[in-house]
Amino acid sequence: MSIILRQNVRGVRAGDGTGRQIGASLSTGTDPGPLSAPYVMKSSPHVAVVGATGAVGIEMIRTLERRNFPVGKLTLLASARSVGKKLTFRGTEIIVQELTHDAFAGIDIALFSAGGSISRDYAPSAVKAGCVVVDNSSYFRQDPKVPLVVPEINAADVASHHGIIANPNCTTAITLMALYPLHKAFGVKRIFASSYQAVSGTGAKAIEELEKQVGQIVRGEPVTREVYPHQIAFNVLPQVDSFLASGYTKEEMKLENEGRKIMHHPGFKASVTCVRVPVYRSHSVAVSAEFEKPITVEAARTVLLQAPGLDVVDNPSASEYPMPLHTSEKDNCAVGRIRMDCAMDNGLTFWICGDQLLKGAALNAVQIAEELLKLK
Ligand code: NAP
Ligand code: 2RA
Repeated sequence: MSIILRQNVRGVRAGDGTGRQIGASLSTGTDPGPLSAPYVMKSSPHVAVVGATGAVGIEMIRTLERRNFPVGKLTLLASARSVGKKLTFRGTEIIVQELTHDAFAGIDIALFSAGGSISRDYAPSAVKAGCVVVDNSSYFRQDPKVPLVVPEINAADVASHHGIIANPNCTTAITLMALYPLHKAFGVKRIFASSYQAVSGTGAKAIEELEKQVGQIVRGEPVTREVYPHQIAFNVLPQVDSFLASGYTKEEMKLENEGRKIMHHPGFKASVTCVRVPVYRSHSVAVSAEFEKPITVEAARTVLLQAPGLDVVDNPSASEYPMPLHTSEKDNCAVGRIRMDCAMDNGLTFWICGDQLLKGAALNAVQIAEELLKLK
């Protein structure tokens, strides 16, 4: 029989007999250590989606349903602006409620997708209420007490959580779906990469902005913009997120920083240029990787064909290669254009596409929740 070890509102886990506090470190600086075994999640947990009305939140609801995640009850939380909106889950309309610090009573798993400041302010309240948080924002990703997980790569790290588990940056998760299996076989030293990121990576308002600008241009009207610093329709912007003193953007440094943590590879180096393109959905990344060991296209292909969550689409003579149109709304990422890098020893160049709302966000978060259910 499964049991749930739950904190009461004073932050003491009831049911495990230890009285041990979890989550206190997140608000008070006291580290309670990893949750001790046995940590067993309810078999039909009460799940909350925080940011339920957003681009990722909507996909989380769909993904929970599509994967038959054993949701006992679903609570949908968003800003005061969305209170009363109805979203459908398993054929039933659920009314969106306002996110407050008291909203987590009785909830077992909270999938957060409402931005870094919301995660910073509300995730500790969720943990205090006994909830395990799977966070989509970048806020906790580099916290040493917070596992950063792509289940196909480091699912075992879930077990070391202290109440919060971080979901990686979308471009990083998609790139690692091909890079990590190659790393295991050949030992990656460094990569040079350029991303081609869809507007839905910026959220629901950016999807509207591209749609609106395309209409304005087609009708010969002046182009208006609110989300991006420049017109995105029929343009590409070599900026994703804000610039650091180094000249790289925050988004560009995530591949190295998060890649090191997820792959348990502290020496990994990545020089990345992130570009926003007028594509609605699915990010693409061109990667040139240098390995410790000699590599061949055939050996790489053999490895990639066995990688979970990855399709090899690589028949250039028939113009068959991954494209964002094909990976949109698909769980699997796709890799192609696999070739020896002509500028590096032991180098391989490839192109990978993946739906960043799914593998880069909602799907990965639900897969993490699935791992939580497996903890014994
Ligand atoms: P979005 O479409 O703009 O949605 C934001 C969500 O957050 C909405 O549900 C919004 O509710 C809610 N929210 C905003 N302010 C709030 C507040 N004060 N209190 C409660 N809820 C609030 O953004 P998104 O693209 O889904 O991204 C959400 C998070 O996921 C971000 O941290 C982002 O970095 C991360 N992420 C996104 C992607 C992606 O591909 N989009 C990929 C990986 C990670 P209202 O509708 O009520 O305003
Ligand atoms: C983007 N990395 O595409 C983001 C998604 N959160 O801008």
